[in-house]
Amino acid sequence: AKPTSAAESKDLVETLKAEIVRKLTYSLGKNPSVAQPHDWVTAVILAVRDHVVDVWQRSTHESYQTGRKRVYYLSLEFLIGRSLADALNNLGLTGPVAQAMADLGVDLGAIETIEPDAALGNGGLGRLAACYLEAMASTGVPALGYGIRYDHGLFKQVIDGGKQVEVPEDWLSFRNPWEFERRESAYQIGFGGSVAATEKPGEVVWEPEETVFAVAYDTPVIGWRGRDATTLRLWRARAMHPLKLDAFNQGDLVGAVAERNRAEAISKVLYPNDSTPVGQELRLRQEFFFTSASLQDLVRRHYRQFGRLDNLPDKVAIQLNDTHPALAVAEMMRLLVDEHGLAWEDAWTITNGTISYTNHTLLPEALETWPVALMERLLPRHMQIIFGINARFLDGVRRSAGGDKVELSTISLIDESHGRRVRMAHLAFVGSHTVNGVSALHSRLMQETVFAPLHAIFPDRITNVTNGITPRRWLLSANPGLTKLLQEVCGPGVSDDITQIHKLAAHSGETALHERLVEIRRQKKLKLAQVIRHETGVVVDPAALFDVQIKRIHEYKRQLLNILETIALYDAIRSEPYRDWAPRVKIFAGKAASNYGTAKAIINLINDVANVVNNDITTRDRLKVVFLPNYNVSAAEIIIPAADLSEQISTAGMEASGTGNMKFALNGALTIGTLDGANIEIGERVGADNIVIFGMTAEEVEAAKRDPRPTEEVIRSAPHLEGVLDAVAGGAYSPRERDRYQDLVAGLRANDWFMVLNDFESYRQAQRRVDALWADQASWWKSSVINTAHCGWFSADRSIREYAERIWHVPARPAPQG
Ligand code: DL6
Repeated sequence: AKPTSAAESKDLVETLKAEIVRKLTYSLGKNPSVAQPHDWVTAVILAVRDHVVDVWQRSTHESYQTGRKRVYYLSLEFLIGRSLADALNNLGLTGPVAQAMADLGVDLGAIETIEPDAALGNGGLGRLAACYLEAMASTGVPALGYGIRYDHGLFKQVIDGGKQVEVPEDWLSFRNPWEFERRESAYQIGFGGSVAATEKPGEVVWEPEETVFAVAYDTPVIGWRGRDATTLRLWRARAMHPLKLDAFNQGDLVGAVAERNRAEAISKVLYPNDSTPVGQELRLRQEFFFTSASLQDLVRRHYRQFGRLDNLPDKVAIQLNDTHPALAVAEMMRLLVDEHGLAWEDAWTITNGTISYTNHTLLPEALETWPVALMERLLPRHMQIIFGINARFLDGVRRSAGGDKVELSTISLIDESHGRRVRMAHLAFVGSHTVNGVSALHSRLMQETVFAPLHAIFPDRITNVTNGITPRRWLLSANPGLTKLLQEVCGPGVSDDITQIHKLAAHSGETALHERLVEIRRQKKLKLAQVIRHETGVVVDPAALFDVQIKRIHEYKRQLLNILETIALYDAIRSEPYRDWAPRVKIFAGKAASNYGTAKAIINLINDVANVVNNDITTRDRLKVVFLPNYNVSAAEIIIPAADLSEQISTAGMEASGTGNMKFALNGALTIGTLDGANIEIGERVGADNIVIFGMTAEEVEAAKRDPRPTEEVIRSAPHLEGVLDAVAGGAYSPRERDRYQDLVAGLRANDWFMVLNDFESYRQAQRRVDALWADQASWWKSSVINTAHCGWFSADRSIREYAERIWHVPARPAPQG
């Protein structure tokens, strides 16, 4: 309970001190006088974890007792970041623990950064899963997130000579104090082998050639005000026979542990790839491994509790986070038909009534397909089941009214046109009762493009749930200064119900409010400036406009457009050095998939441009370019509250939603962006005067792809572009290797698939509108206030309430009040 008097607060601090010292002494075996910073942080985590566990056990017990429906969120990625500050914030213990540590002579702020940044994900999709698990805890939705406990999360990025170098990430090297190993929750996961008919007609048995164990590790996720908690259950792969003693004794040291290595490889590393399926068996093994373990686990839990399976859809909602767990459709059928002896039709009703699927991309290269031959070899029973689902599905369509007019090849789960491949999005779609996109535009495009043929057959299946972010981490915890101000202006209830933030809008024109906001931002910019200096050596002026693009490096996200426009700005400043240019710091951060050459070339170019610009005395006070290495969740928490301008400049129609855009706007940055993903919904809320929109619409992009304008004509219509392209291609930014960017520029000229050239002039002009707005600081801050005031809607709590009501059919609780 929250302390209500000074005496109670003092008692709480004393209790916390005792708890932390106890952990240090008895769990870590350290005396406070010799404890190192890493000992202290572990002791604090263990002490705080006890508080979390109290809530967690009560929450879990209560949902078990009441037989409430549970949500199972299957995701190959959970981009968690650090957990301590978040847990303290949600428990209301930030101040008391900081005080307890101070009394013990330790600065909590200084040691918090020792906690590893858990990066079990690549980007938006993984961070969304982490936000949703916290939001489910905060809205009282009983839930388990299922994923893989990768030994190595997303690689660490080092910039060496301007180039990205990938270094293995090692978050588990000193163990993970948040988790609990669950030896009793271990499941056998089969691969390969054969399927044989039994004597019973229609019955088959799958005899896998290889079996590995999936062992559960649980981490509690505490919700707002410590009222409820959810569980993150991650699976670790273990060998059935970790050591072949015979082989070892005969001197075959490698062979003795071969099975172990092969099994453990499954949970060894996160695939550093968010756009193209890695055509490797290991990836498919990972997908099946965690899907099967999760389904076995939830079916067992349900059966134990209710003793029957026909009511599974009433008690269980399984959400597939993209297609990575799409095998759940086939695995659920296998469990129900082969293991529990249900008839196919009954099993199908249960499967379809239980599963729903979120699509996160329509990029053709990112839509997962797997070769039938590989599936047949690795998962022979599942391949049979998929064929069975497909045959029944196609047959049903063929026999339905108008079925003779349906082009069956477009809806088939098997794509016959590129070798034979299983379309995982089709499998997920057909196996789910509801399919959702993640922004209004994206959901509409799902209906009109990739899923149009399936949408025609199931017109009610696709719905939209626009993404959301947890305001606890991304506002309350990341920006306490702004939070304090919001509590003063909008009332203390704003922390419980972020939509109360709209009250700020009434004050958008007040100078006194602007002054306070300027100071809050300045403090955040000072902190970021320190980080920039520490990481890159570049000195930046906090008074300049901080213009930020942080996200995965990808051609469709168009960091290239940003850096080309930066070069145009650099040229413009140099040719008119005495003009009153608005000082800018261009800040980039993000990782490129290790095998994505073009994205890596873009990182190299940004660093090369930074090198030239930052060393030019003509532009020194007006323009700086920074590439911050090793972007991760913790870096985002520092960068976002310090941003003035948020770059959301993807090619229209290609960014499913974006969630960074929401974090920036909530913290008061203005967006420069295209009419893409959730930018559109941000624009609708903040109004056209408070967002800077440019570029082609999704429809125009499609039309331009079908009927491209000649490149030379496009370049001619953008007065500054030719010079910029020639400079880059000619080596002006890479004097020691003049042809370094020849291919990059030639690629753009040959095929402007991502509309970088097409949108260049519109973007450049939009940036000049930004300059004009920045020059009028009163207007700027008014817009900033309006952005914050109208972005409460992008709370993950709102998204979760929508999922709960419209898709999962589970009740959510009203927000806990302080
Ligand atoms: O829905 C979360 C996030 C969106 O905000 C991004 O717009 C979208 O690109 C991302 N999608 C993926 C899927 N990629 N693959 N495969 O990461 O999802």
